[in-house]
Amino acid sequence: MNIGIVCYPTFGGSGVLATELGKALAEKGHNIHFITYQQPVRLGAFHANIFYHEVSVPTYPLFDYPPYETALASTMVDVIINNDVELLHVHYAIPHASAAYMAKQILAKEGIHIPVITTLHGTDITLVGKDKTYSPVVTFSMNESAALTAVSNNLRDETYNNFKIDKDIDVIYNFVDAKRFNKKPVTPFRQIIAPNNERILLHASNFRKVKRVNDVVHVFEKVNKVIASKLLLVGDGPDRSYIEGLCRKTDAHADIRFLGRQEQMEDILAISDLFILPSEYESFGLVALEAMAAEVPVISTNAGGLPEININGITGMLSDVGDVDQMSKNIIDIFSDEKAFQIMKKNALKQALKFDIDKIVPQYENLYKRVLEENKHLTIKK
Ligand code: GMT
Repeated sequence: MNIGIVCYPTFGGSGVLATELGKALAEKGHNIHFITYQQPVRLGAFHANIFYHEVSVPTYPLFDYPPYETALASTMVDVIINNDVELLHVHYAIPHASAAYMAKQILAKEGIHIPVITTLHGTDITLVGKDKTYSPVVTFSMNESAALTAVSNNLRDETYNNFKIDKDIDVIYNFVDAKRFNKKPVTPFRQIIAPNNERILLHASNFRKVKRVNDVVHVFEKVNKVIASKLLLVGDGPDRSYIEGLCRKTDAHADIRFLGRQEQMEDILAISDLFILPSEYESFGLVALEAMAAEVPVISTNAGGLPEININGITGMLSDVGDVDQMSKNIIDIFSDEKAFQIMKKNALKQALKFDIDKIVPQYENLYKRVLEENKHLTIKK
């Protein structure tokens, strides 16, 4: 198949998932055309079946807000016509689904019918999309998609609760390449971070309010008083300098390291003992799945889709949003029982394997086949 994939090219989960999906599909022989404003961060090495089309948005003195959506729709039209793209898979509804609708209408005038699949990732629904500034356009473009998917049952339900949707939403869970993430730790790296064999706690996010990184710091402060430990903070975003300030004020600050944005998460996970994800909401929590694939149990909240991935007492521990006391107690309890900790690590991997790339990517392929079959009666004039 010739497939167009539209996503955010950044470190966010939706862009990561879309890029990994494209790479996996290319590996299976499909031609993948990425349409984004920058090369996706996880794209990596050259692949004969992967094509990257950059959306450039020319500026003009009149534009206080350069019209990205118009540039994106125009690029979609150009790429589809010139590469015989058969279907367009857009990740994150805003503004990708509405730009795709526009492209589809333009192509229809040329006699080219292009089915659009929209995958909902989370904040496009729960934070941004349901705001009345965007809601009418998001609702319309979701309903105009040939198929809609959500990355968890929770996100599917949130979408039905917040929007008037007149079609089925298929749940296709996010996936992980378990083989890639299940790596042996590099001993010298671990020794640099934890020279006295301290426990290593990890958090990675885009440092937005929804991630509650301040809770990570407060949890660590409590744990660090009882157990010799180090905290690694990976990622960057709007709350980073506030969090750095918060860390400086704690007694544990010498045991906290900011690593910034990192592409080789598997190497950092390999030396980590526990992953902390105290988010106010996660539709899925891809980063938690990657941790589990690396045999790193997850201390998370029970918000959104997290309980569908992290199983309380089995693959990690879940608590209410903001319950810093419970989260720190959970961590201390886990580290106090080495045997139970080792079992939890194995369970985390076992759970991650249920979401392995080899199980989930065929679900997207089947969806593509179904959508193409359902739309084959539409004329294609060439
Ligand atoms: O929250 C983020 O880190 C970014 C955001 C995105 O759209 O890139 O992530 C969302 O999509 C991920 C991939 O499907 C999910 O794993 C995240 O849970 C989801 N984030 C939220 O729902 C807050």
